[in-house]
Amino acid sequence: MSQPFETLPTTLTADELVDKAFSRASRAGSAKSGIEGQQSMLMTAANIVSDNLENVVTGWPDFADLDPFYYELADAIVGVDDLRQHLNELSWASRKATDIRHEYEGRLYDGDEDTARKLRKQAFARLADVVEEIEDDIAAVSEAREALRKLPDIRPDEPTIVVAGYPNVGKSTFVNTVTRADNETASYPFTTTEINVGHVERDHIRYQLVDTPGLLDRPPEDRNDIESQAVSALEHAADAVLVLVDASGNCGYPLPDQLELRDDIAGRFAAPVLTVCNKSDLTRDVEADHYMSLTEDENVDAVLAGAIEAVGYEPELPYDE
Ligand SMILES: Nc1nc2c(ncn2[C@@H]2O[C@H](COP(=O)(O)OP(=O)(O)OP(=O)(O)O)[C@@H](O)[C@H]2O)c(=O)[nH]1
Ligand SMILES: [Mg+2]
Repeated sequence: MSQPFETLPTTLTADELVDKAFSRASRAGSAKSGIEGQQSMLMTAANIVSDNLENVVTGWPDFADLDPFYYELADAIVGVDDLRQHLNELSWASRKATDIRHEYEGRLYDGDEDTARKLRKQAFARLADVVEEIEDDIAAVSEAREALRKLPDIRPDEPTIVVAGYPNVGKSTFVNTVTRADNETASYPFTTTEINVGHVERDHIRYQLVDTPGLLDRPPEDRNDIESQAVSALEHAADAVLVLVDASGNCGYPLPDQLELRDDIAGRFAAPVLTVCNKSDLTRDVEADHYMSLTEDENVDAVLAGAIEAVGYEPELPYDE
């Protein structure tokens, strides 16, 4: 499964929807004559409005079924309650379009063609009003789609190693080094920054490595609301966390600050958190679970193996009872 918002249907604007409904209707109407032409116009316009809105609503995943990682992200980025409300308005308008069709359908045949035309025009005006009434809801749903479509493809069902640490400690170099064989790192725009996702395979199990610059690289008090919620989304996804520290301070941040961030992460994530002293070629002067040098290619594989062990992933085998 890829990320759940990738395939959301495009949403027409309110004006585009009305234009589409009426232009299709006039084409349908011109193929017939008399009251039947008016009837055909009414049916076409109402159905287009109704079906389009309904398709937008049903194109969205059921929020109750979303993996918590994506639920929290969606909530952080667009607000799930607001979005639900907007979608409800679209459903209402969809039903309303059908009601209008039913209401006028019977009446069209009560009089002559002129009366039918007047009634059909009245029905069109009401359809246009209904769509106009939800103009803002349509716009909000469309905006939400744009924001969520670009979310990273993090698979909640795959074991996930989050790589954290202050800027310049070597996070990207680490992810790029260990995933090089698979050459599978992708960047996604993510909240205020980019998220990098790489994959490695060990014993036929695919692990995701997630490097989150801009999120887990500074004190929690520096995060805005969306970033904080993105961090709680990551808490759900993480099966192990590597916090890289640079004891030399070469990265530009004092070691005590780096360790404070590590402690914050350890307190926040339920998953095991490993402290990794990187740049061991410069100094090893910190208590850590692992020491490595990416530039000297020293102990890098051991760190990855340690992370994988910390994940402790046991695949569910089909023949397991
Ligand atoms: N001496 C030394 N330098 C290293 C080591 N690992 C990484 N560096 C250097 O540290 C710098 C930062 O590395 P990055 O991998 O970009 O660090 P990052 O944590 O991804 O940084 P941001 O993306 O800014 O958060 C680069 O110039 C690396 O060459 C190491 O083991 N030893
Ligand atoms: Mg980086």
